[in-house]
Amino acid sequence: MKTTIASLKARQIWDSRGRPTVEAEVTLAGGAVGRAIAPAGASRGAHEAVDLRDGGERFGGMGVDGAVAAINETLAKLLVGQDAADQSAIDAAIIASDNTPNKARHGANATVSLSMAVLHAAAAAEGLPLWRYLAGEADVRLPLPEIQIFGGGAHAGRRTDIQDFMIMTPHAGSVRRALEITADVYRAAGEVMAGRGQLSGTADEGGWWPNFNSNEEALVAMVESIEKAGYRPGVDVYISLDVAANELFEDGSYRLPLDNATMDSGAMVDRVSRWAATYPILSIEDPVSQDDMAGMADATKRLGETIQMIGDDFLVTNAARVDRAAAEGACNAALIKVNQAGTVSEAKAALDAARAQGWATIVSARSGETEDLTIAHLSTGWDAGQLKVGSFARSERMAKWNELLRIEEAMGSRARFAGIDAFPASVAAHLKASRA
Ligand code: 2PG
Ligand code: MG
Repeated sequence: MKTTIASLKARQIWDSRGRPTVEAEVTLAGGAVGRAIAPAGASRGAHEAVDLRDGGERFGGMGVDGAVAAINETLAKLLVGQDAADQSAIDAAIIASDNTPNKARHGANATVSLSMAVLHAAAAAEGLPLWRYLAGEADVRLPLPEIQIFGGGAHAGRRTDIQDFMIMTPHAGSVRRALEITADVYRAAGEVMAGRGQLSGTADEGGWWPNFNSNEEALVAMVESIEKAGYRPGVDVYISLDVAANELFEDGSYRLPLDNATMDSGAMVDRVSRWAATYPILSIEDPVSQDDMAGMADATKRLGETIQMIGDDFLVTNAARVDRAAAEGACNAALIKVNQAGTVSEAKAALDAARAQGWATIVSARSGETEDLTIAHLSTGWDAGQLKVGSFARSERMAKWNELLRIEEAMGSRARFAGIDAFPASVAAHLKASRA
């Protein structure tokens, strides 16, 4: 069979933070080749699949010799001879071989690169771009981009407590236009920072380094940047936040050093709600920590009618956690990161679970990335509706945005931009009504 796996191998390569990561390469009997690279997070949830790192002195303990060996010595034997076109059987074999709840034996960096490489090989064997291979005959939408302007938290030495200050342009009509608007706002934000004497380069995902004296000052600067670029905040361009509150939670309290605040869950939700009432915020990710179900349910109850409430560390791309959160009224959207789950099939299961709840879905990069383009294709081919990649600088980010442009062009007159409909129904209805 042309899709039978003939050989596979892994190698150590390097990510956008100069850390080692795993690249897997799969060759099929018919000659098709698939290749994929594992990304790496910095703000990670305790419940996500874990990378296998060598520890010790070398590369600050970040070595991936063990993960590379897991593929070359163990998983290769298992998968050679199997059908790459049967992704669920491939992933089931990987999961069974790992046999831990969090990919601790082989490492999620091994399993995710291999799982995605098999997917790429299967698409290549059909002579199809990955997004089309995944979509089949279905008409799928191009995702609405969610793009960082200021990068804080764990990606900027905790210079701000909030991690990602992003923009969304649901009325842009196309990816092409969405990226043009983003380019204007990103440039304007750099000018705003320079004007304040606060321009200090960029953070891990390419967003401007957040040299602010309070978290709210960053929100003010977001509005100023949108206006300076010639757009109307809350009409043309909206703000989206990833609070990444896991990183703020310590000994039972939320600590926001920049605001000189230590709060319980209720006060944390109050604070986020106040920001949401004051600024044109359309989407909020992880406003509370990974196990604060009551806090997330409270935040969703208070804000979820008009604001997308995303679980990232809170849900860790896990179908069971999605179902549990939904039962408690927590979240109305799920961030989907394949390496949080460890295989393509498990990530797709989490996406399907979120969709079954009527939630929105956002395929996402990690803060440590590479030239790998898989997420541009997954977000489109799975019709996820949204894509989060980081900022609008650095080629590991731009490669994904540029790939979306190619996909949009390839779709030609059939191209449809997810726009407003990317959001949970109540949020989309509110957006429509506010435009009317
Ligand atoms: C997040 C991601 C991307 P990391 O929290 O959503 O911004 O960060 O990959 O470090 O988890
Ligand atoms: Mg996050």
